[in-house]
Amino acid sequence: MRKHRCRKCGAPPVINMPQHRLALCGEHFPQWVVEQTERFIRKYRMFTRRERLLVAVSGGKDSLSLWDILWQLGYIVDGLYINLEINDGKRYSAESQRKAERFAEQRTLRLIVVDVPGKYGESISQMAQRCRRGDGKICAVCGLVKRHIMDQTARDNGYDVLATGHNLDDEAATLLANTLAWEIDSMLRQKPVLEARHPAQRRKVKPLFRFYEREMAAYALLRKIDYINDECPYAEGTRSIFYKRILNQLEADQPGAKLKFYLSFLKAWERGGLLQKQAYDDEVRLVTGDNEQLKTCPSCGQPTTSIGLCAFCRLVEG
Ligand code: Q46
Ligand code: ZN
Ligand code: ZN
Repeated sequence: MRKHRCRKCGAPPVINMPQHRLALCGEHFPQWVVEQTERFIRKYRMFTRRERLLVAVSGGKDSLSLWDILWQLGYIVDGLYINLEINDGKRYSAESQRKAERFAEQRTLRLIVVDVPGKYGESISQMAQRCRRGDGKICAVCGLVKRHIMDQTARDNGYDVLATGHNLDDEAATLLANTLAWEIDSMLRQKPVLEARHPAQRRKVKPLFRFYEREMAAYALLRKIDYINDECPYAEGTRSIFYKRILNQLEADQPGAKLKFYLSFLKAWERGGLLQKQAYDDEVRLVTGDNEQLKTCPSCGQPTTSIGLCAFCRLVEG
């Protein structure tokens, strides 16, 4: 078997990335991740140094690593932690919040904490139960609440951009699910940069979208980031985990398959956009029914596709 060496210094590597034909040592790998992130930020025109960024942090490796990278690169970046009180306030939420708070303290960064039960009187599980969604559908309620709080916090605190720590494994799994069902409207929202479509929205970016999950785990470890290792208790059995396993099998057989799958999607999207943007948009509007301007929720001021209260306000107002 070929013996790998760090491409920069020849030392024994900590990671081998066959999709890039690149192996790097413990010193050069974190540097490479930071440089690559900066390259992606510029290449995809995510944000500039003058803009104020808000990173949504869960206490996990991806979001804390993203905050660490943006902080090292000198961006104006604060964090947002949303206490969902998952597992009804037992271990998972409390521990993930502690990790996010400790991370911010160590680097004297600002962390905004939004406490869902404190602000809205119910945990996510209780909201899901009230809507009779049960454990199986709790993620739909959770996603709705998180999106709303992220948008509103960014708007109320004067941020320009919302960043999330989605990595390539997350994005490829979502893309596979969307492709299998041909959910075109969801696919169109899967880009690494999503411009605001309403004055109350902010640009949304995913600067880690080209890194594999194992690369982010290695980065967090080498940077000694103390993150919560456990998954959310509701993650097991979700379709996202299922598709990640399938893609991992594919990747084991064809190194680079995940990256190629996602980058080919972006390329096809760009090509479609350049060649026949108008026709394409019309098609999409036809498919998604998105032929009207977004409206404004009279209660919270956030965008909504329906007339009257947005889905979040309908949820919290019962
Ligand atoms: S936090 Fe929420 Fe995820 Fe937990 S309840 Fe589901 S959506 S799995 S990213
Ligand atoms: Zn090296
Ligand atoms: Zn609303």
